[in-house]
Amino acid sequence: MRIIACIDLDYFYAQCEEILNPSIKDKPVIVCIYSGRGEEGGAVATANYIARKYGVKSGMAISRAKKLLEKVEAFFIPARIEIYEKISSRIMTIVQKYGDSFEQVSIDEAFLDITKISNESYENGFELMKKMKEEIYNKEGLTCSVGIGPSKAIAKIASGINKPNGLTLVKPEDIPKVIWPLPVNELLGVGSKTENIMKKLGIKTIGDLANYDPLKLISVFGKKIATYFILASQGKDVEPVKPAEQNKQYSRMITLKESTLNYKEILPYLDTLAKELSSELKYNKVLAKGIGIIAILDDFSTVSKSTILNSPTDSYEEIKEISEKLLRELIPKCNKLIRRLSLRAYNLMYMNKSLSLLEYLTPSQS
Ligand code: DGT
Ligand code: CA
Ligand code: CA
Repeated sequence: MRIIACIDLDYFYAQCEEILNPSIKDKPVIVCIYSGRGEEGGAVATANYIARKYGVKSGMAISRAKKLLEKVEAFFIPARIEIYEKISSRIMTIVQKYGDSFEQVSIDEAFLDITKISNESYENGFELMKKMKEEIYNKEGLTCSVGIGPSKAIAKIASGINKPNGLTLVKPEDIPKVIWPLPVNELLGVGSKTENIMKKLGIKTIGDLANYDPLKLISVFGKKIATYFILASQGKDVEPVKPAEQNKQYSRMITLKESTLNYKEILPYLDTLAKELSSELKYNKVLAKGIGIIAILDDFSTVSKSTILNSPTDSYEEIKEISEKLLRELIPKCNKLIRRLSLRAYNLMYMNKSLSLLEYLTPSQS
């Protein structure tokens, strides 16, 4: 069993501004990214919960937010990202102490694996996270919302349940009642494209996904991704909390027999790299969402090109196709011949090593 916590700082940029100037705390606070076009051109980065009551949201045009708040005193503040980054890094230093492993996923969000530190007890984990929240509040004056669950996907959802200043424990047995009624896009890894496909299949909630015919799901998403979705919806996926240094990538490098910029001449090398990289991913049971190629030129300068896929892969054909496309875009950027070529896979997703889909489909009879 695992106990995972997800920590998300509440209305982060706006809360930072409140700390820096407590007198604005009871008023709507809107942190803005100005585009430089016109006095009000730009978008809302975030707003405090008072402003949200008036309908203000992240990404909204500043002019729209001003209209919504026309009749009240409100504070529109230009974003000061460097300051928020400093506050974030101080908080993350506190957060790190509370887990066996720690993974920061954005300026205001992190995962902790707290299995061992809480002696495999959810109740201990809950108390531990309460202590962490207190330390953050006492030292930095900031509130956060914490979710605790058996996996990253569940912990992440739990962190949003009692926002702001929430602390929510979702045990495996709570999943059908608490998690399954929620819309499927709240599940880690279900983006808007996947959500649309699922909608067409009649999958609207996480529960719909958990109870969907696995074979049908495989025919749509492929075996690995379908397995991840089914397991994640049940809180059984094994995505690890990975410390930064383990947040690694796989790469393969090859030296060309003769330096060239000819697309057709480079293709066979790329083919070899794609084959090797795919087998490396398969061997390590990971899928990659990021694929990149790097060319080392005759003067030893490097040129690179990379892309993020809609869904993760370990397939040779897919990696080959993507890297060929990247190569096409890369060649015009080279002002010398290509001497060496490297293909890398990053943004990795770990597959369940112990539970194969076959085992899942045919539960043991005992
Ligand atoms: P929360 O977690 O719902 O209490 O509110 P936030 O503001 O912490 O939202 P979150 O966790 O999605 O985002 C963290 C920070 O990232 C947020 O304070 C500002 C920034 N951010 C979020 N959405 C946007 C956006 O659409 N545009 C820009 N420029 N920044 C954003
Ligand atoms: Ca947040
Ligand atoms: Ca966040």
